[in-house]
Amino acid sequence: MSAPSPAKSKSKSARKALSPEAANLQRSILHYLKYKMGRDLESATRRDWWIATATAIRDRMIERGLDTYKAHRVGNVRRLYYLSLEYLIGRLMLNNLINLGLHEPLVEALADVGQDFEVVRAQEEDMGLGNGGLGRLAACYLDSLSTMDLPAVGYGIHYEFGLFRQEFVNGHQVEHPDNWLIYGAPWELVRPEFTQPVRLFGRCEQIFDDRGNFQWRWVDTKTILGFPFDIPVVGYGTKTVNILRLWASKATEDFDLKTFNDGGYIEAVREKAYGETISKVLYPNDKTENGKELRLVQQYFFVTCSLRDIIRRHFSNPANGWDNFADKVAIQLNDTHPALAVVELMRILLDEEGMAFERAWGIVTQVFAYTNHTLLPEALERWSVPLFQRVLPRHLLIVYQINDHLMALCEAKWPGDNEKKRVISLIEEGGPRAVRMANLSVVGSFAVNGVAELHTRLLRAQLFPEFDALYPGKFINVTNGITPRRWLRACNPRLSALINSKIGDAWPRDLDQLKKLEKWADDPKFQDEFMAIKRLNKLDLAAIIKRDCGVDVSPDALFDVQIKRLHEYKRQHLNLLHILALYRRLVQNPDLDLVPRVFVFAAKAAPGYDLAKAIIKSINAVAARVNHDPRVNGKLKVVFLPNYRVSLASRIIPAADLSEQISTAGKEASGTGNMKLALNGALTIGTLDGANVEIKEEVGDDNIFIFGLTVEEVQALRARGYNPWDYYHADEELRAVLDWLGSDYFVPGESPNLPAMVRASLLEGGDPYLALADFRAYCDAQARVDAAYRDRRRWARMAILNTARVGKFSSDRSIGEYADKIWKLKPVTVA
Ligand code: 26W
Repeated sequence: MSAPSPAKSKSKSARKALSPEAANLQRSILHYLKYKMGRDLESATRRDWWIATATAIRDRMIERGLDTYKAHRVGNVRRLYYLSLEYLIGRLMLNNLINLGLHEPLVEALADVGQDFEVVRAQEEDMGLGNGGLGRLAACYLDSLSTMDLPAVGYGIHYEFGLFRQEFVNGHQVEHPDNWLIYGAPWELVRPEFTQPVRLFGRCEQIFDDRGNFQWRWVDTKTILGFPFDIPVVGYGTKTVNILRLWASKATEDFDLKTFNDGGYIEAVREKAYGETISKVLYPNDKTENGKELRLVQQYFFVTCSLRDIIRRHFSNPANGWDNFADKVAIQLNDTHPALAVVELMRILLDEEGMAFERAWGIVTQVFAYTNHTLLPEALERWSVPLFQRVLPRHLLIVYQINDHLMALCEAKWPGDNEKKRVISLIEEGGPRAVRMANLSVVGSFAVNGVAELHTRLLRAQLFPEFDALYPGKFINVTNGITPRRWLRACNPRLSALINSKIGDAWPRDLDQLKKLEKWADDPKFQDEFMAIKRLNKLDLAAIIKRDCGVDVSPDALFDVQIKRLHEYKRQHLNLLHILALYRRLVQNPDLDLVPRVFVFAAKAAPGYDLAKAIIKSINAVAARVNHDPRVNGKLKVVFLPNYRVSLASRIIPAADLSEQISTAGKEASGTGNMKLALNGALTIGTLDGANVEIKEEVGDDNIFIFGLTVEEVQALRARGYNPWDYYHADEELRAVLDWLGSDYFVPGESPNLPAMVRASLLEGGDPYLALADFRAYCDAQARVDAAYRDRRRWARMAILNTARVGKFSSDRSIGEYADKIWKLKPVTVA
């Protein structure tokens, strides 16, 4: 790994003349290899090559970044500020090169000094500063904002440790720290001049201002610092380079000088360490928030640094003031995680600017917009009032003040209706009191959006019906999207080249052009080329499976993939029950005519989510049996690839034949993996949930395998009283596989018996996500998949039509809708 990677000496005469672009890049790389890394061609390691190369590329990004900044500043343009606690960026080298148009010259420049670009770029650690869909969506949106020349800044936290690295030990998930910064992060620029102070804790006191009015003062606070790192974000084929600004926490120099001088040296240093703890680690939960103080502090830290930076930038132009703040600034809240920004901006306007409540509220509610990403009640953030009071005493008073205003609105609309007030209130009463961050986000924003048509419908009708009545027109839909640059152009070069050969190369900026591929859907030659590419991608994935799981798989089998966070509502265990059913049919009849399948899983479970971890263990245990059972005769393989992350997704997706999108209807807000897989020619087997509904509309009913209960049917079944035992008793095969899972057959002698725990969750535990209710329909849909795959021509046609018809799901379309409907943002061309 760190052994020198010496340049293979090529005689001058053997070299082909480099293109001017390649020669330039090479000069720059060799410069950094020597003066940044302190290496010559003989002693440089692969990592040295990687850092030197990334730094040379970054230079090109900085040049365009300066031009962009100038165009935005001179034009005093309206900007979008995207606030997200998570960015799942993955690796940047290949995408930056493609977006800059420097991929080929760079490959050439490296080859000329004996370095293989693929080896060099594989040195890059994923930037894994996010949990799942929400974080990856933020990364796709940054790509589109730059590509569409929209002025934007992304704000986030510079976590020292991103999402944990996952390993399997005897089939169990084991978490390790993700030390992504250890060898340096060459894309980022340090910006010490924009350091921000952050106050926390303390108490409030009332004082009189010079006009004899009461004013609140927040005193006896602790101060820490927010220190910014900038990551340039390059647009594809444009000059715009926006930035992602990530805040790291630092202790102040004079942190608690008083304690220090009083002789409390150790105490002072200990408190200093607290300051540095704040941005240490990403919370690995993607659903339940367990009310941890540090998480609230992280949210406030992030929000205040970002807001102060936004305000500083606005006022750096003498033409600007508070009167035009909302004309120049739009702030998008990526879920409720940054919702404290609403309160913090109020605090700044009330306490620091001395504004009256009405004027301050008028500004705030013209600036913020909120995206909701989930309907699951346990994922809706609530902060206990005592905790909130301890960390942010002044902010709690402002929450109460906003709530008074809200209650007055509610009284005007529904006089005397206390039930309406109870559900709408920012404060949850009864039991421990809590601040409802979703309600705060709705009230503080001028627009609220869901992330797929179905999700937005349910948001309005079921989560926020009172708010929808109180604020007509506030709720809108913007269906999610994915960047075609990363999720087709970069991750699937073979398919990209085939597409280019048919329809030209404009599609990465205008994904609807893929429609033109429809006319070759029935062309046998095109079908053969398309499927040959799929097979090569499967061969590549097979090598990764061999390396990481030690299992041999055939590229001629159907690759059936489910890749996403591990959660009960996503129902990886439903997939497992089907695998068990196939396995059982096979061992009872080894001659059974089955299309050979490779089931591919990849998923991380939240470290505290025991049932999710039990599902991982169960899949691994079944895999170990199935893969070594001679009766199966290679017809079934099950692999669970460890450490799912963006760079692994980009290897699995191009190789997938079948995309598992099998959440309980009404639970998956949108999904975005479903879009990436369809774009790469995988067929979806899925429920009518999230964006699956819209994928079905686009690709057509004949080109997708839909099954299972609809949202309405799920609700009706629940209302009747769902009893999983009814399904257990009524279906012999289901009963057999559940009992098999619950025995110790797959985990002989192991205690606790985790597969038995999974079975129990589905029976005694009540099966909260109705896996058993959908089991038979799912098996039937899988049988239709089996039949379709046998007809090679039919399958190829369906796969091609999936690629051709999912142009809608480009994140450029999503960002275009946000820009028009919410942000009122215009493109700015950079000279
Ligand atoms: C409070 C802890 C916490 C952290 C993250 C709660 C919830 C989250 C996210 C909302 C989880 C998430 O990633 N949601 C996903 O967002 C995607 C982008 O909109 C959607 O495609 C997925 O359906 C949704 O689950």
